[in-house]
Amino acid sequence: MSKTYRSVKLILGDQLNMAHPWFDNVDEETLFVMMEVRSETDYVKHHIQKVVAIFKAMRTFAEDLRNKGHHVHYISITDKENRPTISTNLERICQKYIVKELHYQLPDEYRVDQEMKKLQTTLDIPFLEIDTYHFLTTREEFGEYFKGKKSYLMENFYRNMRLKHNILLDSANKPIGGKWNFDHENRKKVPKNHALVPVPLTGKNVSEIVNEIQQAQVKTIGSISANEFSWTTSRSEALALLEDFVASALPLFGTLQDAMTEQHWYLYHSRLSFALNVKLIGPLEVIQRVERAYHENSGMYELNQIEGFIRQILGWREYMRGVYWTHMPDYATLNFFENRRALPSWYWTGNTKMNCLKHAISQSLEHAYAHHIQRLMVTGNFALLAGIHPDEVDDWYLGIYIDAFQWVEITNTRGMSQFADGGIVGSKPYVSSAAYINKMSDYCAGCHYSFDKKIGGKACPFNSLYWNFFDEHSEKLRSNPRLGMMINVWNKMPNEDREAILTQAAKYLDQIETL
Ligand code: FAD
Ligand code: DLZ
Ligand code: SF4
Repeated sequence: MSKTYRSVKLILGDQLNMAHPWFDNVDEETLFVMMEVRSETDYVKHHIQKVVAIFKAMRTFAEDLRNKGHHVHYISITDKENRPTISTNLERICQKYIVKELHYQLPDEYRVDQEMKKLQTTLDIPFLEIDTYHFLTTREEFGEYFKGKKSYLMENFYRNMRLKHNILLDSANKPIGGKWNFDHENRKKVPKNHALVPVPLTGKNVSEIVNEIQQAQVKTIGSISANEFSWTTSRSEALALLEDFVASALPLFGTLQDAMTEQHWYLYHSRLSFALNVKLIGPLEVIQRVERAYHENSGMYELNQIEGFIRQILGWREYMRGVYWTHMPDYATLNFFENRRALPSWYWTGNTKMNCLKHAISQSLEHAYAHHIQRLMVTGNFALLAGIHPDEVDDWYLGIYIDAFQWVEITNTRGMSQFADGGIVGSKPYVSSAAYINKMSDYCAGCHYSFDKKIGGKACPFNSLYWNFFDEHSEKLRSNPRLGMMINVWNKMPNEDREAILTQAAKYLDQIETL
């Protein structure tokens, strides 16, 4: 006789929030279901570290639930009864047990949201959908906030969030320090002779999971050190990482937030994105911990470090989620510049003579991580200047980064970085010549190319491609108030200089595979 469950509750791999009301009380008639499933491992080719981190975090979460007395049905990747999709696994569970209701938390990705909606039309039991209680805004709130406005502006949204959650405000509800935003103080490169002291890594052994993933023949990219895996995969590890970050990296976070260096792969960044995105830790608890550090340690932290960090989570992270749910599914097809070129094969190997790209790509393959400015101003910048199809750019970002989930990946990539949304996320495309990369990094000194040359065999490709971009898209960009000046500079250049630059750019685009 099959066992009866009043409810079966699905927990996805990015829904590992132990503070969710589902887990408040143990209920003998509730069965939690978690699954390592091919539809999720295979919708894009993921970095091996991303798959390992998700499986390890899921298994630890399941164990913690069992230790609290909950009933958990966990389907591992090598389980003989495992089915290829979330739906088919749930159908099997509903055949195996007598299930009265199926409950699930709102999925963060449109693909899975649709799958769950479709399943409700075929599986003949009541479904109940519930919030994840992780984000600080609902799916709809963003659209409501900007209703009737011509365009979005992150800064307005962010100020509203500061007020709503009472973050970094004085008793009159004004921003402490007299300003909402300290970004202009956060654009420094790593000073010469600065001895970097990033948060130390703690490793653990994950070889068992790596072996199972290989046994199941899941196709992955990148490399892994299975006996010193350092991504946080439990709540206690995430809390410890937050404490380490606050103690040692936060004092310099803002100042060096945009800096890039060959010396280190995460500098003073927190590496909290994975833990946040799989919900091991909540955005408000991270923000409040950082704010508390500021108030309790007078003189240790300058406001620009604190505000700069909080803005990323309270502002950008929630803003991106709002854009995603307001504009999907159309968002995934936008291609404002009508870019068509294929992604160069060296994005998958790091095998290029351009030192900035070699470095950012190699570290991504080695660590499943690059910090924001590497993603935006090196790999993203080049892809946009070279006219790569946004689908290919999205697949690369979605696969390679430990923290890549479509709601935050696509809005950052297709939106902020590639401007394929024509200005929904941001008001201008993030493009630069070598001057910016040279200003913010130490990459150019050791490069095959010369950052200060536009023409010739050793001229940095970013330089001619930058002007080529303005030439090619001048019609689409002319009316943009933030870009008109660059278009004027281009138009005023002597004709022979413009021709030489365009010829150089065309040559580089022809030889893109060997750059
Ligand atoms: P820190 O620099 O320490 O920042 C703290 C936190 O702020 C991060 O953990 C993250 O939760 C949040 N944050 C910072 N910037 C952003 C942003 N632009 N959007 C949303 N949240 C932000 N972030 C992802 O979480 N997943 C992605 O798939 C992703 N793809 C990106 C693709 C591109 C092209 C670009 C330009 C950025 C992308 N980002 C993405 C945003 C950002 O680069 C990462 O959140 C950050 O690098 C993660 O490292 P960290 O935890 O050390 O961040
Ligand atoms: C990213 C990912 C991967 C690689 N594997 C799984 C998995 O096997 N099981 C699972 O529940 N979730 C996985 N995830 C995360 C999901 O893609 C994520 O939960 C959904 O897309 C909803 O955002
Ligand atoms: Fe990158 Fe150009 Fe600098 Fe080389 S010279 S590191 S290609 S910006």
